[in-house]
Amino acid sequence: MNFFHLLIILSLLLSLNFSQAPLIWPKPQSATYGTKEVIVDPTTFAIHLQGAGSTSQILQEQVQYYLGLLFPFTVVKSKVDNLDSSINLLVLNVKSDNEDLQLGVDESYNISIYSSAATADANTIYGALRALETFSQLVSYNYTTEQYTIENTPITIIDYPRFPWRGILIDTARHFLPVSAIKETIAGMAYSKFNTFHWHGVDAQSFPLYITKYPQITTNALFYKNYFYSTQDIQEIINYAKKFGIRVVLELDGPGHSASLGFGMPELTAKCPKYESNINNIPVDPTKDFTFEVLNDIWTEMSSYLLDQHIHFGGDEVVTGCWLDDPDIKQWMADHGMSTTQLEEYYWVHMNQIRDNLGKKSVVWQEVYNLQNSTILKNAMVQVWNDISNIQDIVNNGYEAINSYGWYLDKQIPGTQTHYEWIDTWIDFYNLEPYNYISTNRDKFLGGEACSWSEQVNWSSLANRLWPRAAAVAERLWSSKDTNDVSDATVRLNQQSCRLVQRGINSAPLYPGFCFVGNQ
Ligand code: CP6
Repeated sequence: MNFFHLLIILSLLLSLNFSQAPLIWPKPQSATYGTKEVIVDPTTFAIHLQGAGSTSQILQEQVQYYLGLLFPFTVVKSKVDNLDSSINLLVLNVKSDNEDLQLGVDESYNISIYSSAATADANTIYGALRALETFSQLVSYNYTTEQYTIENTPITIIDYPRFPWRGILIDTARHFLPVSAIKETIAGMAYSKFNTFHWHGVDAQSFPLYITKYPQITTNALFYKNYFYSTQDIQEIINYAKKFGIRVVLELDGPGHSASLGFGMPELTAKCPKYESNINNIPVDPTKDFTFEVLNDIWTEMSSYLLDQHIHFGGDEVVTGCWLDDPDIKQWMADHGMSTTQLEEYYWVHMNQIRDNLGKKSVVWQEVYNLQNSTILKNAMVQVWNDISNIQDIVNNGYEAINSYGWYLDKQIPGTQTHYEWIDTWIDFYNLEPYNYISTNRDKFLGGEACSWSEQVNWSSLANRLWPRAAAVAERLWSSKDTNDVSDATVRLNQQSCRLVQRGINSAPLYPGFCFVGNQ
């Protein structure tokens, strides 16, 4: 035994954390844990709001919501006698009562828990919501002793998101999803600290959003009778999301994937017999001013409901050959000396005018960037999906970017997959580190989205397709870059999946075991 042996033993002792870290998802930026267990008595526990934020209606409502989530199982008789200490109060101190929810809102928070006191601090009500979620994950139910406890105290947590844009895309056009399924998804998103609901509202197959000025668009493009989102439904979803600190970014795709727009108003879409065998191939007819008049009316109505600064204009997979197959469009292009690429750019010039009149910012799929016309990308943000090597180029050219490449929940872009067991595909999502593809201008990279395209997903399979795999993306986008240990993540993600099940969401397990959901 010499000095060096001692040094090694000493550093081992220091680095060895005898206490276990609680199974929080996504993992906080920094935290310290102890070894003591404290009991939480559900019959007396309260959350006390302090600071200017305490007047927020949203926060008050969510405190009540989280009190419900904290204690899912009924305890017949509270057993507080057999432990040294108990906690019956969380003091939540929130600086501001500003309820405006936009990209980049401060979501940071701190939590500290000692033997008899728990406090949390946040600058905004949205930071407070993230604190409530983390606190709820610290409280666990022991079904053997029938007690609620917080383990590993004392606890201090300092937490904030790595990226401001952390989303899930839900496609309501390939299959209709009832409002209840969308609301369940939104709540599930908040449980993993997602903050953006990308609503891929319409597509080639259906147009399930009600447009007051043109009801014939919707009524002619539905799968069935009332399978559409009424004005009240749209507002209900937006308001519900806001309560969880989730922005709603609506996408109405165009100029491609637009066949459904023409079911009730045929003059809006191109006619191309050669391409019609695949309905996804049909674009709008951008040669008619009336097309943009209708699109302007639709976006104006939607913008009167939407609270977010961003709207999504789509722009993916435009089959421009269809325009050449339509004799009227072909003639117009000849008269104006335009190529199909120029016609596509002409479309974007008009859409950007609509956006600017509404005072919004737009998101577009990466194909619009690949048109290589810088004027049409002004005030637009680019969503990458099929070629991640584009990201560096996009941010270098001064545009904001988000990523969805490698984060498709339905099927992967060929070449991105290393895990093939269905449930294990979360590991590929988790291992995709955006900064491996971006070395300069990283400040322009704002986050990303897991995409749930629903050609093969309906309400009965939605939750199981999403959870817990989408949550892998949530941790990649919230936690630090070096939170990348798959075996550590496996245990926490499995617990997160159980948590979702306990909260009523049909999430799948990662490995054999038991998730208590009450006495059967
Ligand atoms: N629908 C729309 C889709 C897809 C896209 N846009 C898609 C493409 C490839 C895969 C999965 C989904 N179904 N409107 C591309 C953004 Cl692998």
